[in-house]
Amino acid sequence: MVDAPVLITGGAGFIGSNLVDVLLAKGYAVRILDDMSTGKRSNLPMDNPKLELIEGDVADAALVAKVMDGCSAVVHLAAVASVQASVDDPVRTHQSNFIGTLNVCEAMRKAGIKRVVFASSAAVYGNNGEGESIVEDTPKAPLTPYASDKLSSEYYLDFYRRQHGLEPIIFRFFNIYGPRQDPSSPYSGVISIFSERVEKGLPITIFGDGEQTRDFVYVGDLVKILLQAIEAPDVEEGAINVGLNKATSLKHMLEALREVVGQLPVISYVPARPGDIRHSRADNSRLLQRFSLGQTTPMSEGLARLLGR
Ligand code: NAD
Ligand code: UD2
Repeated sequence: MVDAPVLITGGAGFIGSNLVDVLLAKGYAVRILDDMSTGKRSNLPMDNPKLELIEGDVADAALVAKVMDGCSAVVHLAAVASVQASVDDPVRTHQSNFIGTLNVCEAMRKAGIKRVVFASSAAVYGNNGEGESIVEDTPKAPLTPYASDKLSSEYYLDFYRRQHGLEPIIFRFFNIYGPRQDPSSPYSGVISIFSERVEKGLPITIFGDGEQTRDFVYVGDLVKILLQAIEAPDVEEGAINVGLNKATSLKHMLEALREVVGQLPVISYVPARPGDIRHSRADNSRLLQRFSLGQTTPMSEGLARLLGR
């Protein structure tokens, strides 16, 4: 396998560290740039000689240019992934979530590196497309600084594609779950919160009636797609939804959790969160056209792996 490392920004985080495992297993060398704001060393096999961790900020243009040196491709995941943090402090999060992307584009242009895989989000659609499966050309409606930074990042990546021959593959992730997702904030992914509470025997709160649905993707299935994107011979224009086109209600997800653990803690129902989306589901035709999804992980199995059962 090639010795030039793949650069993974945000590689010490939830999705990044799961990708690192797969890349190392395939013989890739991996270089991570991560400021360790939510990333953890304990997520990484630090004793692997093919892994290099550089602690620093993707908003630091000189550092990004330096770490880019000699890399074969980039997976740009570094971002403040908490939407609430972007609402509370838009200026700070803009540095990571947008300036970071621009720095990556510029450093790639100067270094002559072409391939970049980018983590955008279903948040760019806002409330549009609710109730149907969302196709990529659904009008965008970013409702938060987080979503605006993701959409702007997409536009800049596309500018660098047209102007400078970069090869961006832009993925709009729907709800990703699995091992190493941080459950510590009330705005963390619902599966990470519920799983942690089930393990600790703490009560679970459902906002609304529990019939709201999401398109949950197991992180192991996502990283297989990211790997294909790194290796794809060509890129095509246009962002790509990453979802299974499958709606799972919270009640159904809890039922699957119960099957894994045997018994659930007390569940209480409180009013829905203001602005909560009722149904979110990806039309994934473009994903299926361009990549192979293979056999995806059933929720019961994904939850069992998350809980180490
Ligand atoms: P995460 O918080 O675990 O990972 C983000 C990583 O980026 C962390 O390791 C963090 O320390 C690092 N980071 C943050 N700011 C940085 C900076 N300025 N410089 C360098 N490193 C920085 O979250 P995640 O869920 O693994 O998210 C990965 C990417 O996927 C993010 O871009 C996120 O917006 C996107 N995404 C995630 C989901 C999801 O369901 N988890 C959905 C849509 C999009
Ligand atoms: C996701 C993103 C969010 C924003 C939004 C845009 C995550 C973690 N959140 O929100 O940042 O981009 O998409 O559409 O990726 N819930 C409970 N109990 C809990 C926690 C959550 O009932 O303890 C509910 C919540 O009200 C929602 C559902 O679970 O109805 C899913 O919540 P989520 O925060 O995991 O994800 P989502 O899709 O609302």
